[in-house]
Amino acid sequence: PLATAKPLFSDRTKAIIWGMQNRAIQGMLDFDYICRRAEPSVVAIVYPFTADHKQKYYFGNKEVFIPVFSDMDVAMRKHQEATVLVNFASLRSAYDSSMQAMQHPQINTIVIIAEGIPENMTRKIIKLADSRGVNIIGPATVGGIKPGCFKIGNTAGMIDNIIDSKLYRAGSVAYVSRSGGMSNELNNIISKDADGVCEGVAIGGDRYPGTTFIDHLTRFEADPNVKMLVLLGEVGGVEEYHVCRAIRDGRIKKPVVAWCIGTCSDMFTSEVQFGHAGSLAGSALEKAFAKNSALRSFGVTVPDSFDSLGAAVKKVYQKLVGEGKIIVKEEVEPPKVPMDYDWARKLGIIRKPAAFISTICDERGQELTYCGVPISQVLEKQLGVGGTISLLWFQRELPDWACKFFELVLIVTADHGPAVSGAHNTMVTARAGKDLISSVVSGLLTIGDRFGGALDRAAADFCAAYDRGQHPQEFVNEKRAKGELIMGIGHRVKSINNPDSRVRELKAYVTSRWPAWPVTRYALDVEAVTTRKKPNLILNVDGIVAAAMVDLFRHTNLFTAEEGNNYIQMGTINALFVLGRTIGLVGHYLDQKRMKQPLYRHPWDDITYMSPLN
Ligand code: Q5B
Repeated sequence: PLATAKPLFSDRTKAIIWGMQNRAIQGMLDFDYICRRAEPSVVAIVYPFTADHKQKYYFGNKEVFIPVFSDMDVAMRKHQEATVLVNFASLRSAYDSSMQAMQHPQINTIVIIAEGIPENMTRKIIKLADSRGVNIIGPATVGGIKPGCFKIGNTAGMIDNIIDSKLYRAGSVAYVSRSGGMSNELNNIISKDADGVCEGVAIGGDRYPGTTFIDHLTRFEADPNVKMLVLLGEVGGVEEYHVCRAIRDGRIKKPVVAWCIGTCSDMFTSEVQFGHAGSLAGSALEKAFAKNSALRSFGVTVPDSFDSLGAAVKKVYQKLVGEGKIIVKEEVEPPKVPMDYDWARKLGIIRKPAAFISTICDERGQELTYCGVPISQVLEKQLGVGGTISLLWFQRELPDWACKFFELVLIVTADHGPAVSGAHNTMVTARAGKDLISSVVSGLLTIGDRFGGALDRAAADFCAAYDRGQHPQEFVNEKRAKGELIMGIGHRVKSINNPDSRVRELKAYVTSRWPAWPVTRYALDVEAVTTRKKPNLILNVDGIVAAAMVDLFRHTNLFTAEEGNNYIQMGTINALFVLGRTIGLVGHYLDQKRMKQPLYRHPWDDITYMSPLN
């Protein structure tokens, strides 16, 4: 039974929500806003699986923070103004959380949303609620709504539905139903065929609801704002007979319109369990048809079918208007709730320029695609790392020989010993106790003109000189005159006497596989000039890759001339060294960690200390 005959909710009701139900909470706040409530109805959230924090919601177009507490007792203590707990806990935890809430005298109503709570537990909840004077709505319910005042959780659906059913202001009709879904239908019917809902409660579909039809109907009877009652019963249980008795005893005097759904159960030869746990007729009396007949015999307006429920509501409502018992109020427009961006986009009614455009990869669908090629095909066609580079860097499936070239470059540039700048930095960083990413990045940051990062400028310089028909000797002279080093030329340890086998392999590959390689030829001619000056001024690994890439872009019909030039200008080619050398840097990091190498400190005897003042 209800602990009170007084209204359960007002426009100042404050609730605590159990569960991170963001959509439901935002729905409650949107409802509050269109009802012109002074303050949001939700004051706190209880969620044991998180640390205490604040969650952001909208109240109209203002942002508000609602505190989240992991401990219900703390939430109650800090928000003593809350009198309602909307309990979204699962069927496993709804019992404990409801029992705990009843230890707090501030709570006078608990709404239990979960379906499937064991009946013995529900009965224990109800027993304690009775002794503590707490009203229970549910279990297995969406809740209820008091237009203009308070909405429980997801009741009445989305905001456009709420506005459509005029739930932002009170009407004259109060209803009670078992089903939450059907309560939506009632909101709609009552707003169309009468002046709208004054209050509606869905008591829930379980066999033992915390409060019953008669509890709420007698409460509505006592409410002077309610002028007529609607009851939507269903097959199963005997609640409707309590209503008949109340009418007979004069405890319900207001006109009642009622319908029990599930009349089709008579068409089945055996007992049918409808959606709710309680909607099963245990005897002939519990059948919808029998209950409709009984209600009708007690003067309740009972239509012939659910379809004519609206007409029955309308008839009774108009009679009350005719008798002057209902004074039709002037309609007021509710304030507009700004539409959520995501929802508006889904409806296709707004557009906004995207902050980013991406043309190489799409992970949104069922299968990841690289430049439109599903990842399964990348594997099936054995495109390999080279093919993946061709898709993600160059947005096309390049032929096998080009993909193999990328892989060859990755292999030969993967490492060149621990002495080079990148590897050295990675090792020192690893030994300073840093993590893999920091250590690898510290090595990568050494890549530049002098070390491994000469490819882009080498490509640009060789092809510009080749394009203007400059003789290699002239090119070398011009660079010298300008005091510039030639990118892609020179090596610290390799020379014509100690050739770099990597360069030899790359040269062999390019000259045998490229349909044309004039820029590579030009770079080799430059090498012939520079090595005459000094034997270490060879075409180095950066230089050969750079020249080969220019020829790949320009002379293989794989790219338009414009695309090829763009890639050279964009600074694409260093990426091959960066990617290849990352493999080696990871290796050096792992090597140092594996051997648990201590912090490195450079020896004093390897540093010349000079003070400018001495
Ligand atoms: N001279 C690479 O120099 C190095 C000249 C030159 C004209 C040149 C130098 C250089 C251009 C950039 C470049 C990539 C710094 C190199 C790489 C990856 C690596 C590394 C590894 C790996 C070496 C001595 C004399 C001077 C200079 C002249 C030198 N280079 N003239 N054009 N390019 N190259 N970088 O040996 O008259 O005596 O004053 O900057 O392509 O990084 O394995 O180590 O896989 O990890 O220190 O292979 O060539 O020579 O600077 O003492 O110069 O030769 O002007 O002439 P060195 P320096 P002079 S591949």
